[in-house]
Amino acid sequence: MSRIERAEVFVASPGRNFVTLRITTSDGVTGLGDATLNGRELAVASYLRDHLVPLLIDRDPARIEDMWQFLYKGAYWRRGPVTMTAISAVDTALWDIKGKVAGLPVYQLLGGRSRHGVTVYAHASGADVPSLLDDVERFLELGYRAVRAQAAVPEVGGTYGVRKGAGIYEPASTALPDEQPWDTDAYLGFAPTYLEAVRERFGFGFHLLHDVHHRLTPIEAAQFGKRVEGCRLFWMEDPTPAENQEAFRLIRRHTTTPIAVGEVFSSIWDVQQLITEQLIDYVRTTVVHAGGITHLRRIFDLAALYQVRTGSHGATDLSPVTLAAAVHLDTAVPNFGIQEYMPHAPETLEVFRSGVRFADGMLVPSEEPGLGVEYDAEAAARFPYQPRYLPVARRLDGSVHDW
Ligand code: KDG
Ligand code: MG
Repeated sequence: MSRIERAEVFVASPGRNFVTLRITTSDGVTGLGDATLNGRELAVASYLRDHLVPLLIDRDPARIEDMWQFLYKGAYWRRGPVTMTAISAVDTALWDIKGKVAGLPVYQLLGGRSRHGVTVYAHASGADVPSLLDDVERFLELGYRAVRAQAAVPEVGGTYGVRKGAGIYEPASTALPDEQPWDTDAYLGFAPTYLEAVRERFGFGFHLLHDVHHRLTPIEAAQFGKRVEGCRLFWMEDPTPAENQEAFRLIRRHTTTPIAVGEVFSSIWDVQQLITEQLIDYVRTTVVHAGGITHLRRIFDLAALYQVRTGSHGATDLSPVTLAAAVHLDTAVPNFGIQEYMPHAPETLEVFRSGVRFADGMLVPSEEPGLGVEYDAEAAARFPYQPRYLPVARRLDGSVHDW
């Protein structure tokens, strides 16, 4: 029997911080898992190194489901992003190994192809409306069929999702949290006008998305959704902080704008009510934060029963290992909706060599056995970890708001 011989945890910052698990079997087969939890990276690295790696050694890498149950139930403490991100990394690495042993890409192990490509959405943003419109145009010219639009709110000089300059949007860019101003009234007055400007200029021949990023109360979210109905958004994302799941009933009562929620959640139990009560249209849980391929498949299957479709989180703080795993899963599941896609920085792609390819607004998985991603640990060593925090939002009176 093959057994797990080694499990290494790498923390490196090629472009941004990533935590990566590499498992090696007694037959010399390796598997990769992403364990990156933005702004709290070292907690997951320690969870893996200090608590999970000793449990992996000498176990059978083929028993993926059993390993999931062993690590989840064995912790006793339920859910939580740190535990679930660590379990995700082990689970994803074992799927990678199973694919390599079988000589099959992971999507084949998941039941094979349901579609020839995975439609993705790009992130357009602007410091003002003209530059947002230019950015939307750029993505449409690159062949994207779906674009998310975010513009800086003039009264506060910014907001979530707006790139500075031409580079990649990276909110965790400071050694201590950047405290940013927020004004809900200004946002509610402004955001609908630029979404309308996008539709006026480019029409309805592509999907338009918007991320509210947890900033509204339920009734504000209802007003917003109702106001933008004419824009026919593909979704409004995270309109309210979703710990309060009842809130979505109120939002639903007032608007038909579709709702996407789930990027901050880490288990099926966190999205159970949202799905079974049909309070959302898209579930945004991901491979890296929601228990790996095994558990995310379980969430997606529950969602399918309620015609809730998938829309996995895919910002750049999710490593190319997560992106590859997501594209395999998206390729296989019947209720795929859309995949978020922000191309990684060149330094990231120097360390993670991935076979995922973009063409015609879609991603396609690698045909290599496993996930189709290689990790260059020597290259990674050139990019040491850098302490980085996500920003914090403060209202104009100085009190803390949801970022
Ligand atoms: O680490 C946090 C980011 O991944 C998150 O803010 C990005 O909301 C996000 C999105 O929709 O990509
Ligand atoms: Mg989001």
